[in-house]
Amino acid sequence: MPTSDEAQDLARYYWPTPNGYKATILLEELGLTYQLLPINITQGDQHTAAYVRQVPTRKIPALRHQNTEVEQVVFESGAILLYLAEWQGRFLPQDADLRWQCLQWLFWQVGGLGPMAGQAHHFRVYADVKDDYAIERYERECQKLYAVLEGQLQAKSFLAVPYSIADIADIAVLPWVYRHVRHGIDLADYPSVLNLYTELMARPAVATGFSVGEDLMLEGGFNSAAAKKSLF
Ligand SMILES: N[C@@H](CCC(=O)N[C@@H](CS)C(=O)NCC(=O)O)C(=O)O
Repeated sequence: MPTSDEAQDLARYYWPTPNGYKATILLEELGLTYQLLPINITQGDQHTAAYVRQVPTRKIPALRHQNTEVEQVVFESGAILLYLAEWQGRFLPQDADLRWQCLQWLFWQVGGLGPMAGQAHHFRVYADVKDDYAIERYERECQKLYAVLEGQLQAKSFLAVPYSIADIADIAVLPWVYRHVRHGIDLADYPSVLNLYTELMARPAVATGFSVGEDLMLEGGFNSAAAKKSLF
């Protein structure tokens, strides 16, 4: 793991999506300089041989870190958050108990909230054929996941550590809650989630994180025939 005073040649393979936003928000919170390398997933950039050599999963986001000796490529949004947090020694508690609190919520996001909300988006918004069973199934899964989130936040008002010291679990959850309308969630039904969401959205680094590369989406949404061929 490089130390923070080593060369900071950081590049992001990026497209403005919920999984993409996570690392951008953390990079902005950390105040790190990085290069943005757009991977237009609506046009198939994720399938080019050059990209697949570095990122065999054919997904964004990925991070490339050229430090003085090695070039590290990290894919999977959760792994990227962990890499950056460990490298910089911030946003991941040192205390063992808090660290595990944070990691379990991080894994809950990458294994639960993200995939389920993603499927809800697919069947609600992008699928050419409206499948009521699939729509209801993923809407209900999202409702259950938001109820879990609400329960945790009602009990503690934060996921792992008090929000004023936001951690990578908060940063992982936020971009998905940002898309709550798309997965059929009304935040008025989850007041504690709404509170955390409002607090997080007020952070300047979060606002910058969401705005980085926002013009890229103008190049293509997920609803064109070409995008669907590349993505689905
Ligand atoms: N588990 C992965 C999921 C990444 C993912 O699904 N990325 C989407 C955009 S949000 C993607 O690259 N899709 C392109 C494709 O499926 O071809 C992570 O958390 O990084």
